[in-house]
Amino acid sequence: MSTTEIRTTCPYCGVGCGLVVSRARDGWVVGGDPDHPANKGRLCSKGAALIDTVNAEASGDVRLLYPEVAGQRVTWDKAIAEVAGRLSATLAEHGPDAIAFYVSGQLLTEDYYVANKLLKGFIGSPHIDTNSRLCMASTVAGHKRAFGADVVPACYEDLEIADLVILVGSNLAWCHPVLAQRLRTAKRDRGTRVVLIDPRGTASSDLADLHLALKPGSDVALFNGLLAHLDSADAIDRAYVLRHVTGLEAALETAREDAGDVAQTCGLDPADIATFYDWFTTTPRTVTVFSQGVNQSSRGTDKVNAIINCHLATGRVGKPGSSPFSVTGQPNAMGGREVGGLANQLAAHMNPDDPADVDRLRRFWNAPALKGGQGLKAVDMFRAIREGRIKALWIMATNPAVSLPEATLVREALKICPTIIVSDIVGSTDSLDYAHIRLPALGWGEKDGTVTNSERRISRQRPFRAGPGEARADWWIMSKVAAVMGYGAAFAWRTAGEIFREHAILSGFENDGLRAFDIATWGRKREADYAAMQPFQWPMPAGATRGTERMYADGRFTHTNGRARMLAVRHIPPVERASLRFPLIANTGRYRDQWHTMTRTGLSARLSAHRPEPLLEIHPSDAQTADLLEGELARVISLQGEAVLRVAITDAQRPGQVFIPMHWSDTLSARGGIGRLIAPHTDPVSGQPESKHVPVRVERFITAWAGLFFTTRQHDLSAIPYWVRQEAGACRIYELAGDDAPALSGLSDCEVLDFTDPARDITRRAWVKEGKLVAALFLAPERPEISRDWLSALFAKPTLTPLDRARLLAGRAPETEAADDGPIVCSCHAVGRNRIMKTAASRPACSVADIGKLTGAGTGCGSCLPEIKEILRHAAPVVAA
Ligand SMILES: Nc1nc2c(c(=O)[nH]1)N[C@H]1C(S)=C(S)[C@@H](COP(=O)(O)OP(=O)(O)OC[C@H]3O[C@@H](n4cnc5c(=O)[nH]c(N)nc54)[C@H](O)[C@@H]3O)O[C@H]1N2
Ligand SMILES: Nc1nc2c(c(=O)[nH]1)N[C@H]1C(S)=C(S)[C@@H](COP(=O)(O)OP(=O)(O)OC[C@H]3O[C@@H](n4cnc5c(=O)[nH]c(N)nc54)[C@H](O)[C@@H]3O)O[C@H]1N2
Ligand code: SF4
Ligand SMILES: [Mo]
Repeated sequence: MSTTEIRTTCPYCGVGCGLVVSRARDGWVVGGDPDHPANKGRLCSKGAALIDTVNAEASGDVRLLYPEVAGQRVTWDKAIAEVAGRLSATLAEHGPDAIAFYVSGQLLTEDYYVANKLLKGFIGSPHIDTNSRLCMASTVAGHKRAFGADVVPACYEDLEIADLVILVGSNLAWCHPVLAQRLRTAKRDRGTRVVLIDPRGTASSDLADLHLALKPGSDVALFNGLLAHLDSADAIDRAYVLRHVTGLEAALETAREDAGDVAQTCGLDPADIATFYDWFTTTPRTVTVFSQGVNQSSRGTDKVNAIINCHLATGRVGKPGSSPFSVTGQPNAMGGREVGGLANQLAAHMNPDDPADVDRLRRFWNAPALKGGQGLKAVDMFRAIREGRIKALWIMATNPAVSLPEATLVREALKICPTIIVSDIVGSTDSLDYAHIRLPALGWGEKDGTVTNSERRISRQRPFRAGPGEARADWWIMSKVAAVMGYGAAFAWRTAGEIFREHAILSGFENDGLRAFDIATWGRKREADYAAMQPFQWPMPAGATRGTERMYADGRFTHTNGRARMLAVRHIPPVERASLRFPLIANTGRYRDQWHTMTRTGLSARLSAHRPEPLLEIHPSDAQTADLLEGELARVISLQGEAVLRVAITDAQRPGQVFIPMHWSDTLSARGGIGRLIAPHTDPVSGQPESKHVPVRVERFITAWAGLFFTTRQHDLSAIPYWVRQEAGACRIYELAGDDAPALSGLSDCEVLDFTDPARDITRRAWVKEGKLVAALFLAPERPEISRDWLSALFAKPTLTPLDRARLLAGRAPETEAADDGPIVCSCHAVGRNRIMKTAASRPACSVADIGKLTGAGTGCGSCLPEIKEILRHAAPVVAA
């Protein structure tokens, strides 16, 4: 390997793909690491576009470059003194419980460890929680109830050697695309059966032999029915249960109560249920993958345990090709759980409610301020801030103004809190708007440390470039603050490696097999070993020379009696139901090419072209009832608030349900953020919010005009009722809609080309400076059809020709380019929907393989194969690839 090749890990999803970054003449090149066990060289569209975001960050004004206090740039010394001063003053005046940290699974383990140590150990407040509360909290609680520890027993290879893979509330094809690729290959090679359990059809339906489009929130009933069926089919592994499991009889008893009317409760065809039960019963090698359709529920923990119950009853835990398998979302969701980043955890799998653990950690850290007991979980934390009980909040690597439920209350809380500190990498997010102190952190490619992926595999993120401006590592920032607050001795690390070693030593401290998380071997290693670390799976206790692929295969669990527990869980429907006022249920989730609140993926033109606007996906019958037409705007209203999205009618939705994306914020749109719609109902065990189930009504959002605005400048659009911003490389594109003529500031220095047709209410206007196009606006009563590809390309021209000017005013691209590529389907080869449709139309019985040959689409990472198939399905009868 040449010295310019750096091995690191992808900063997006919890698959944790290994990457090789190398320096080419014109910039960095990122490829999949063929030696990394998670991906073996594969990548998905987001991973493949990483360099776009890195380059976009490098140019322009994207990054937060310097520390700021009250909007003014200050030195680090000043910023750190300000943070420490405010925290110390709050501590002195109101006590430790008035201070909270809200952190993230996008921190590295080393950062996370320091945050937890500083707040719980030294400031003495238990109120540190993380966005994992919105993500994995139900799984953490479910694992602890079943196994006695938060342990994922499985590994990725299990997906390849299973005979049956069940995806529950997981859109693997879009959210864990490299795992979907591995599963797709296994299915091709050995005929793995796949069952998808999701209320709507998704890109993952394409993998599935059976899709159970169950009523939202009814998973417990479905799995209780399965458990009862296993019993009546005499398929329970009694010998295994006798030796290794408690609670079977009680679990069975409640399961039988639910089992009577599963078809009714779940809204499924009894024949489909029977097929699913039969496949599960007769297939020892079964892996059940579950994700947010399970966790983000007011009964998320029960859903987790209902699934694990069926695996325990059949002895299918931690065996090759046979296990329950929670796939994690964020790159370091798992690392956060290992350092105890949640309000109901302590570091290294210790328990805040166990006095022995609290004492142990207090001694290890030499931290007399460490208290026992649990802190406030995210939703309650922001309520406490709103009520004035918490006076200082430090937010790191998360954007709660967008991603938490009841976003209106969250924003009020952020507004009234006397001290808000935000550490982020970009300069503009909804949450940063509320910060008194802004701290620039190092981002991916600059920061140095470790992450843990879904299969417990710890990998290094290594820097390959210097951070911009004065950005610093999150752990460095916190350690400096700790030093000024007087805790310097406990925070004197010089490198991330030193922190990792302390974390590793703690994991083995007085452990004696009591705590599953143990990587004590790494406590004895040196800096050079850390630098050269190869990905390994924990545990790796003292003396171990390699990691552990699977856990609990021997049936010995972490509960003190060594046995796993089956839980008696009962189907309880979601907190809120549809009503006359709010007749539809809104389900929320993710798009293939965007990451959460889009602070990074939103910078890439390539990624933004897949779904440029947030869509309201709705069944044709519901669209008809609400009088909505494809491509129009619609208002989505819940008891909490409202949003405006573009209507997309699809029979992939169940009637009665709509799907809306979580990604858009106020930074990127006028009304596209959906956090204001979500109610704060949480799971009673895990505290995780019910983000997937909100009663809403939808209605047309009628405006006098609709428009497209292409620009190279920043504008104040606050007076325009609807706008959504899309990055398009040479310019930004705004979809607009409104009633009054839009006033666009910031262009008065330009020459204006203007075409107005008052009879048809059409306006076309372009702004030119020194011959170069600066901005262009197209307004009409109906959304104007303008070729985005042609127009964005005009911005790259040094001067507009007379013909360009004429075409701009005519709003028409030249014939040869008139066919816009349309929304991007294949982001690896930049092939749009229109081109695929045209290619399909040009060939009788066009297959997915033909499309690949003719356009390249689908031949890169493969994330778009389901969409190509879907397009072909509508274009013509599909021919198999
Ligand atoms: N492209 C992309 N990938 C990502 C992310 C991203 O932002 N973008 N984020 C990452 C993160 S942090 C996470 S947590 C993961 C999330 O990964 P996933 O959990 O796979 O993604 P979601 O789209 O949130 O939700 C999954 C599915 O749950 C279904 N669902 C809703 N209600 C129910 C229900 O009651 N029962 C069942 N069985 N299903 C239901 C939804 O219809 C949806 O299709 O993705 C990770 N990967
Ligand atoms: N309705 C609804 N809401 C949801 C969900 C849903 O499915 N539906 N999903 C939930 C889930 S599973 C999750 S995980 C959350 C995610 O929600 P968030 O965590 O709020 O989303 P991100 O956009 O990932 O925010 C990360 C922030 O950290 C910054 N950042 C990136 N790297 C670094 C770093 O190294 N250091 C620092 N200091 N900052 C950094 C980014 O610029 C960004 O502003 O959303 C939750 N909210
Ligand atoms: S699958 Fe996840 S970890 Fe792998 S490249 Fe894609 S986003 Fe990155
Ligand atoms: Mo997540």
